[in-house]
Amino acid sequence: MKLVTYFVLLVYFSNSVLSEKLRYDNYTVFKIHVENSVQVKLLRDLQDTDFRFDFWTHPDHRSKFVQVMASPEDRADLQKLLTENNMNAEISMSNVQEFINKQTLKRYTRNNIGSMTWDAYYSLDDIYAWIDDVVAQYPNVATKVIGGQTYEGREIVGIKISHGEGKKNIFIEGGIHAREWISPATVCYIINELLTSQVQEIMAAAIDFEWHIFPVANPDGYVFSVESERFWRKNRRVFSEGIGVDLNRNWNSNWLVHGASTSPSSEVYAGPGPFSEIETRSMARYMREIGDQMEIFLTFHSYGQMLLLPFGNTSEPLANYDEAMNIGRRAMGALSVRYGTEYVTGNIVEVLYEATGGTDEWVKEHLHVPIVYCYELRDRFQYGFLLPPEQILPTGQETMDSVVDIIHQMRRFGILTSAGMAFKASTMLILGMVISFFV
Ligand code: 0X9
Ligand code: ZN
Repeated sequence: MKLVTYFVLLVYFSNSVLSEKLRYDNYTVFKIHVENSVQVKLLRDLQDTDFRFDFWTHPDHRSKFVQVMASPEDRADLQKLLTENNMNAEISMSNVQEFINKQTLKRYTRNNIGSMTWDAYYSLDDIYAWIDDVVAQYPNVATKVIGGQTYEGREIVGIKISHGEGKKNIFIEGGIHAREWISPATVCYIINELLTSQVQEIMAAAIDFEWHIFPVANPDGYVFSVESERFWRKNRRVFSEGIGVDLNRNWNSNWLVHGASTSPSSEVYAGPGPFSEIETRSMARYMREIGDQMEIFLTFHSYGQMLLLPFGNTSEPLANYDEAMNIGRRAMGALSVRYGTEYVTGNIVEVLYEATGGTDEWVKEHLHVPIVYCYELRDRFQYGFLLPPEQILPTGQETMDSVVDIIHQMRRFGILTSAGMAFKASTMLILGMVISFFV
C-alpha cells in the first residue's frame, strides 16, 4: 500500500475515533458542601492537579456547593478524600449517562415552526432551520442576521425582530458556553414569544424595541457538545497544547485579569490575546454597529439561578449599579411568581466569583449600555447542565416573565430613552427656550 493511502486511512481512523460520542455510564455527580476556606482551597488544589475529576462548578467561598463528576473507577478515591477531610456530600446523579439519554435531541420538521416544541433540545442545524422558517413566516418583522463567524467556518446566526425603524434595541446572547443547553432553548423560546404571543405586555415589548437575538454564540462548541463531548464548554480552536478558548474570557475588558488561564488545556483559557477569537471579534463588530442604541443587553448561561451584574473584577457600584440592582431584584421577583423559582441578584464578584473578559463586561465598559445582566438559569446544583427537557418550558416562561418585567421597571424608573421620547424631549427643550426668549 502506498504511503499516502496509509496516511488517508490513519486520518480517517483517528477522525472516526475522535468523533465518537463519549459515554458516561455509571459516572457520579457529587454535590459537595463547602463550609470554610480550607475546604475551598482543598477543592481548588484538586481541580488544578487531578484531572480525573470534572468540576462542573468552580469552588469558591461565595457558593455553598460544588458539583464534581467522577468516573466509576475514580469515584471511591473522591469519596475517600471527602471523608478524610470531613466534607459532606450528596449524590446528585449516580449514572450520568441515564440523564444524558433523557436529553436526546428531537428532530425539527422543516417548514413547520410549530414543530419546535419546548419539551426537547435541538441541534444547531435544527435551530438554524427553525430561524429560517420563522423569518419566512414573519417576513415583515423578522430578519435573519449574521453576527459573526466561527473557527470551524460556521456562521453565528441570529434574528432581528423589528416593527419599524428608529427604535432602541435589546440584544440577547445565548449559548456562549457549549454545554449550557438550556440557554439556546430559552433564547429560542423568547424569540417565539416575541413573534407569537397574544399577551399585551409581550406584544408591546416586541413592538417597542428592535431585538437582536443570537441563540448560539458558540456554534462550534455547541455542535461538539451535541455530537461528541456533552460537557464541552469552549470554542474548538486547535492549539498544540490543547483545544478551545473560553469565549466568555476572550472579550477585551479586563482580559486575563481574573478567573482566567493562559493554558489552552484549561476550561477558562482566555486565548492568546483579547479578541483573539473570530467568534468574539466578529460579534463585537456587529454589536458596535448598534451599540449606541442598545438599551438592554442580556446573556444567558447556566446554572445556579443568579442574575449577575458587571463587573467581574470589582464589587464597586459602578455606573448605574444601584438602579440596575433595583430593577434586577424586582424582575427576579416577577420570575418567581409562576413557579416559585428563586434567583439571587448581585454583582458577579459578590455572588459568584471573580472572572473577567466576559461579553457582559465588554458591553458595559465599551458600549455603556444601561441595563446589562447575565442570567445563570436553572437549576441549583441538582441536574446542572443536564436539566431535564420537562424544565425547558417552565424555564422559558418564567424567564420571559422577568424580561417583560425588566422593560416594565425601566419604564417606571424612566430609564428607557426611546428614540421618540428623546426627540420629543429635545423638541420641548428648544421650544421652551424659544418661548422664554420672546416672553
Ligand atoms: O464563569 C462564567 O463565564 C459564567 N458562569 S458559568 O458557570 N456559566 O461559566 C459567569 C459569567 C459572569 N460574567 C462575567 N464574569 N463577566
Ligand atoms: Zn456559562
